[in-house]
Amino acid sequence: MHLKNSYLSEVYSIAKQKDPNKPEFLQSVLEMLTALEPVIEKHPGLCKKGVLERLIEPERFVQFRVAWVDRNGDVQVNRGYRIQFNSALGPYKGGLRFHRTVTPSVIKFLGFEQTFKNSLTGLPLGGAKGGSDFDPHGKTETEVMLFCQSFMSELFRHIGASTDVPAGDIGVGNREIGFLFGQYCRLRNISEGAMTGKGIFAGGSLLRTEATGYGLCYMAEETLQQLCGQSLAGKTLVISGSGNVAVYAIKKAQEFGARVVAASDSDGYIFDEEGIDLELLRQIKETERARISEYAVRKPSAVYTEGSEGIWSIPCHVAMPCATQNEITLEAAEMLVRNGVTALFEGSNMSCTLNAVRYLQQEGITYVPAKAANAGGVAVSGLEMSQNAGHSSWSYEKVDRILKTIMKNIFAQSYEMSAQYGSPGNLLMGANVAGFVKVSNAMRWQGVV
Ligand code: NDP
Ligand code: 2IT
Repeated sequence: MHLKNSYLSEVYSIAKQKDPNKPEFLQSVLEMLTALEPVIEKHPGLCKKGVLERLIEPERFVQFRVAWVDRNGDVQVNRGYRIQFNSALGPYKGGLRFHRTVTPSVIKFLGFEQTFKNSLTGLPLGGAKGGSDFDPHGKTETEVMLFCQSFMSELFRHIGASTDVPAGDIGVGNREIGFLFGQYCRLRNISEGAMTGKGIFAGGSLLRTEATGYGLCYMAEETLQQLCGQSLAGKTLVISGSGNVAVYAIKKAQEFGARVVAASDSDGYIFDEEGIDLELLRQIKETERARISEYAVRKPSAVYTEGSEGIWSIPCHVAMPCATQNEITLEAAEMLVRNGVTALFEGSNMSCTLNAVRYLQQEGITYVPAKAANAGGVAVSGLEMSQNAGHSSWSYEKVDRILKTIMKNIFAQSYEMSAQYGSPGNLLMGANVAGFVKVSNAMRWQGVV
């Protein structure tokens, strides 16, 4: 992508100069600046007071040592991170990722994206992210607990219910949140909503577990109806991943009447012509924590193929990448289009490379970027914070109703911005602009801080 506006181009040069070795971060900055071009041309005032120069610089980025002892009595050392990117809209908020591919660049792009995603939800939430290069695969439960306790022994001094509220992401689910939250309460001698995604018995919200996947399908349904007069019903879907987001996207898509024929993990993918048997998938991935290849061993209609990228060669109407960043390369996008895809909704953060997005848009594929499409998770995290603050717990129906409303509002704001700036239906541009405008207004209102 090439920036025509000289000011935006200068801001991008600053980012490149300061972070030459952070490719994922630079990619997310370039996506945002490209989306802002028509806006800045019309309203240069939005960028007054150094808003963009300040936006690309996180307010705080801590890196710390996480030492722990494994099952053999050997000392292991990992790196922990928390980036508090922007607090213009409210307390820092964003998940923790435990995966061997976690680097400062990954944390930084995730924190940058989170700022605008949280803005789109309409809730008073700033942007943050964190995590570690710890790899939970193959670890015993005790090892995971000891790691989480060590991680929190440093993180606790940076977070709090009104300061910074972490949640889950890749490798951090209900089990890890429990270990982390337990250690937080112990160290602070306080029980407060300093994390979301908690167990229901410990101040968690109903529907938080399902929220990202359900929200993704609510967004898909709304977009298909509004832009194409269509629905998920009767469509064939390919959904990558088989973790939290993928599982609940499959569940809701099936409830909408779609046929989901594929899922994956980091080793490979399964194709099941009869449609994914969700109970079997959950038994294997959630209960047994086994590999997805096991699904094909137990289900005769399914075929397992080694290598997760091949999943995008399966013909489908709608693709929902729900594993990790840049899983849709230009080649994957070309395969999808050749095989008749008409829409792609990003469940994983920054699922597509910049080339892939550009190609999908050129081909007229309906596309919703992650910051709009997967905002349901953090939205329900925001609702969990409200329930904690009010010492209350809301019904499943109430949370689901608000989640649906938030996803519809995100579509509406994004569409409105895309139309206002001359590309109706370009939700990449619309979502980025809608997220940015609120943060920019709040930053200018607060003066130079
Ligand atoms: P999980 O850890 O529950 O699941 C991740 C899934 O993706 C697993 O199936 C994993 O396979 C697979 N995966 C991870 N890395 C890779 C890789 N490099 N290549 C192929 N497959 C991979 O995480 P979530 O479901 O929570 O997160 C999935 C995506 O959704 C992430 O991008 C996350 O940032 C995003 N997201 C999550 C939200 C949440 O609330 N949890 C909210 C919004 C976005 P394996 O089992 O082999 O590790
Ligand atoms: O990427 C994300 O939005 C998340 N991992 C969820 C963050 C949250 O605070 O619930």
